[in-house]
Amino acid sequence: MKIAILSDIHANITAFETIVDDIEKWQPDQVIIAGDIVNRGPRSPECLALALKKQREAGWRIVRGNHEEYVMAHGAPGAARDGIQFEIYRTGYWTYKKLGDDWRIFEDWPFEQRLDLPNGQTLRVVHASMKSNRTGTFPWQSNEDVADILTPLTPVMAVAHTHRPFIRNIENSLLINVGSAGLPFDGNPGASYGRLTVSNGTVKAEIQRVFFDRAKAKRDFVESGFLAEGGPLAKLILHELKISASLLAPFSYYYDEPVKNGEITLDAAVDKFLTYWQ
Ligand SMILES: [Mn+2]
Repeated sequence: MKIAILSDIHANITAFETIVDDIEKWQPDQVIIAGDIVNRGPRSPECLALALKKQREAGWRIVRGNHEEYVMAHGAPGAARDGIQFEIYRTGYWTYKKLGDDWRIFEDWPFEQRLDLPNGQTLRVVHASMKSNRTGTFPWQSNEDVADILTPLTPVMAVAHTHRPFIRNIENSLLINVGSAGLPFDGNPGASYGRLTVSNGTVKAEIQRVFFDRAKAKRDFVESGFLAEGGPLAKLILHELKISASLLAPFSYYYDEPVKNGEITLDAAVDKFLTYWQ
């Protein structure tokens, strides 16, 4: 039995289509998308449509990520439409507007997927961890820290969210963090997904990396309108794609307070921050 798990597509249709081709060549018995199909990127409607097509036609399963929830929050009654918090997360509002009413499908998506394996074990797939879909695991964490975040450990677990893939054996559990299909943060520009193979009662995990057309992925930021209309953070996200590293987290660390206190505008903060990567 072969299972492919991909996650964190982040509206990168170019990477998503490339991974779909790679997965189809591998011919797995089951494919699971572990969330963050949309947002933090330019092609959310296209990525949602492709995910739903694979769900419908090929039985792919889907888990809800924190970015689906960010978009849902914009559809909640009384959701803010101004203020500095809104301006900072305008990218999410842009995604919400682009999706029309289609974001409502996220309400049906589950927190986890479970799959019974032929060796009697159960595969558990969540976006980040059982604690929440925002509490993720990193390759530099100790086994104790990873085990604490993922408690209760089950024999075979797949997670994502941090965009940094790794495989670990902890106690009697096999853990795979499948990384990001659309926006890797480990310095490797290859789109990442996980492959599980069950044979002779044993589960083997592998990370697969696939190069995609980065020029086209970058053009999508312009041609979709995301760069022009998504607010200043869209520029940071484009740069994340270029360098395969996270910029929103360090930007927020250094500039959230100064921006919220009115010491610097959001635009100026983003431009200043980006000069460190020129
Ligand atoms: Mn996530």
